[in-house]
Amino acid sequence: MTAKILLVIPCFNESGRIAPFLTELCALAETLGRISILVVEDGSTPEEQHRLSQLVHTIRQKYPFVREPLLLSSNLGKGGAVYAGWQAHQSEEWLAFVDADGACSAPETMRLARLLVEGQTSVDAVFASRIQMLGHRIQRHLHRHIIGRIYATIVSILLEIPVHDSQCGLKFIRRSSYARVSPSLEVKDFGFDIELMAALTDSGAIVEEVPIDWHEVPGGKLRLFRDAFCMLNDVLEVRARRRTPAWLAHLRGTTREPANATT
Ligand SMILES: Nc1nc2c(ncn2[C@@H]2O[C@H](COP(=O)(O)OP(=O)(O)OP(=O)(O)O)[C@@H](O)[C@H]2O)c(=O)[nH]1
Ligand SMILES: [Mg+2]
Repeated sequence: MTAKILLVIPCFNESGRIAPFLTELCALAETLGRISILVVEDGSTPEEQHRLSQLVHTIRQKYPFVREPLLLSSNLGKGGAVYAGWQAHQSEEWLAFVDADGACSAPETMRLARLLVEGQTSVDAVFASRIQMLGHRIQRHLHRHIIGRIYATIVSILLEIPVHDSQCGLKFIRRSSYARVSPSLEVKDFGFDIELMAALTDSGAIVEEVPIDWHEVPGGKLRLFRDAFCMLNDVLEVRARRRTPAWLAHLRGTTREPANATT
């Protein structure tokens, strides 16, 4: 029995970047099978939503496993869009997202998807990771690489999770593992992956990082310094919530408490 994957592509003003990536992705996904693709667009201009919608409808005529796009009227942030997409359809055993820019290329996305579809892994989540190593090519501006490495180091120290790259835009999670943690998830912006990773780890889920090839694509929405600050704040909030003693969380009306927390 092979698994099915719901692959969400979060989009904010992406009608200009997504076309070549989505086209290549669909051609490969058709060969592999067992994948449905859902574009989630939240809160761009009506003209932009119309352009994206037209594009997806054209692609859907050839590739019916591309679902009707989910067009939301207000902006939820990247994480909010991914979660909305994952809630929108219930029939796949694996949930995934990939960035619209093609920085994680279509062949790399499908290489990881294949591991899951063919049941080659027993872990609960697979996170793509930009690891500079022999046999893999990471093409990234030096200053982004340095800031990325500093951020990843801060994340791994503050959250005490030995992650190399929490922010790569390609992740796969078993629906059952996601269902266990989703009520506790609060971060909806660019830092949502950190909270998701911490929640999965705390719930006992096994998360594996898999090295991929990656190349920077111009036109990203992430404002390096402003968003890095917000993301740092997300890390501190996630850390504080994980350390909240059970009695205090109960008083505050929250139920979050990691499995291995010390009070
Ligand atoms: N739906 C939705 N998607 C978003 C939002 N913010 C970012 N995204 C998507 O998240 C993905 C990653 O965004 P990018 O702007 O490429 O940012 P990044 O890859 O983290 O950073 P760069 O290195 O600048 O490319 C893209 O598919 C974006 O369209 C949002 O508010 N809503
Ligand atoms: Mg990008």
